[in-house]
Formats: sequence, C-alpha cells, structure tokens
Amino acid sequence: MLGDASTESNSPGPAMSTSIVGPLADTKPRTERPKAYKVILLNDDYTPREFVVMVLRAIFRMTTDQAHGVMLTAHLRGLCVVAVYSREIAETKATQAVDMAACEGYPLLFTTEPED
Ligand code: TYC
Repeated sequence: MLGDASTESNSPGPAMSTSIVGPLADTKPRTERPKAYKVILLNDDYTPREFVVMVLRAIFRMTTDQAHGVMLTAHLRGLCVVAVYSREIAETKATQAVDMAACEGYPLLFTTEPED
C-alpha cells in the first residue's frame, strides 16, 4: 500500500517493525555506591590512654575532645567505631594506626568491617 509506513522500506533487510537490536538499553542510572567500611578501635590493657588519643588525632583527624571520647568508649565498652570510609581508605588508616602503635611497642588494634 502506497504511503503505508508499516510496509514501506527504502533499505534492504527486515521491515522497520522487526527488531534486530533487542530491548532498548535500560536508561535508569545504576551506579552502585561503593560499600562503606567501619574502622573499629579495640581496647587493650597496655596502650596508654594518651597514646590512643594521639593516634586518633594524627590518623583520623579528630579534635582532642573527639579522640578522648572515642578512646574512652573503647576503654569502657571494649571497642568503638572510629569512622566510616571507602574500603581502601579504611584499610590504609587502620594499618597506619596499628603500625604507629607497634613502632612504640604497643598492642593497639584497629580493624575494619563492611557496614550492613
Ligand atoms: N585500656 C587502656 C588503659 O587502661 C587504654 C586504651 C583505651 C587502650 C582504648 C586501647 O582502644 C583503647 N591504659
């Protein structure tokens, strides 16, 4: 039929109504947020309180008041979440903090774990 778009074609190959490309690409953005990781400070019986505060200030950029609060929470409750970062940064900071303590002979521990 002349002028009927459904049957007319200027090029060889399948008619326009026949899909050869499959479904259209999903246009919804699906960028995954990278998982957040907690850095956790563990209590021990040997590391001096002032040294814990110094490490928290140096590595985690806390004020003295913030660092003292985190140190005290770990001291009283056994552990304290220090901060949350991307995995790379959390692991780097935890390692730097543990190394700083180890250099002085202290058993201070920081661990990382993914947030739920
Ligand atoms: N418990 C230590 C002490 O009494 C101090 C301390 C606090 C150590 C917090 C580690 O994560 C810690 N000297």
